[in-house]
Amino acid sequence: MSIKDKSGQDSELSDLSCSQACNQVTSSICKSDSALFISDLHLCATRPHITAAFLDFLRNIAIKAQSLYILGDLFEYWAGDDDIDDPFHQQVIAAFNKAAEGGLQVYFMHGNRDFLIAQRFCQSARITLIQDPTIIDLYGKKALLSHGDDLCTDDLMYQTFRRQVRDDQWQAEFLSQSLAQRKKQIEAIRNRSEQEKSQKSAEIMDVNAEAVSALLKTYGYPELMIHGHTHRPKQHAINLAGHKITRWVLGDWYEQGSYLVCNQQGCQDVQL
Ligand code: LP5
Ligand code: MN
Repeated sequence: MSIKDKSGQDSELSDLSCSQACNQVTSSICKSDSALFISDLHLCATRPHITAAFLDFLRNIAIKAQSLYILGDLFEYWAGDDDIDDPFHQQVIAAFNKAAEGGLQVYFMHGNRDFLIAQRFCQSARITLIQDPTIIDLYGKKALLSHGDDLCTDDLMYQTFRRQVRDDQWQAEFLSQSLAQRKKQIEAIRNRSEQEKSQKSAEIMDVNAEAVSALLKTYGYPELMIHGHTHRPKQHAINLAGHKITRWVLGDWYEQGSYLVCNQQGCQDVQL
């Protein structure tokens, strides 16, 4: 993959239709050379319109791309891989399998709601789990991918909570409980989180600029950074130690789906 975009800004992209950019045919599906990025879908059985939008996106849009990167919070919550038999989860797994049969490479990164997704789910869905952060070569440009919650360093309450639930031993103990017990505790945390978020300022719940700079420095100033979590979709131009970096923040799927598409020409956000 390589990309010719200068700063990621306002680049004209060829769309994913066969007539414009078809360069590979897999199982009679016309493929364009592009990578798609989404996050924060928060799929759950009680929001069927978003599930329908996602399944439609997989079937009709993502299937025509080379790869799909899901940068966390695919699900509203994930209580453990022993919940894959749930009919709603089976529906999503079936859709991923269909996409895999169509030649779509799907990568998944944990979010703060579905970090308990493990190999059993990934193997059933034929998707590849990637670490947060991950660096990829995006059409010749270095791109850093992250969910983004780790960068919200001003949200001290959340970071304390995060350290606890990301601890291996804590997770082993949590997962040793019954599924029903786990779901009950998750429900309590979800309620508490909603209550506490209503008291937090918008700034506290955004990424911290110094944390972003430090991460970009650690990874050698990649030209692109793509993350979600904050639900503030935007393209940010960063000038850091003489490096021009574009930070793309992905949108959530609460009201409407959206994705970022990148190809040889650059990246562009698209509303469904
Ligand atoms: O997701 P979002 O954007 O709405 O909010 C996040 C932070 N909240 C969370 C909680 C999740 O939304 C809901 C839980 C998901 C299920 C995880 C499954 C496994 C864990 C099981 C735990 C029992 O991540 C929110 C941030 C916000 O992003 C913006 O960055 O502010 O953080 C909070 O609101 C967290 C509170 O500030 C702190 C909660 C403390 C809870 C302490 C109890 C810990 C004991 C747990 C053991 C049962
Ligand atoms: Mn999140």
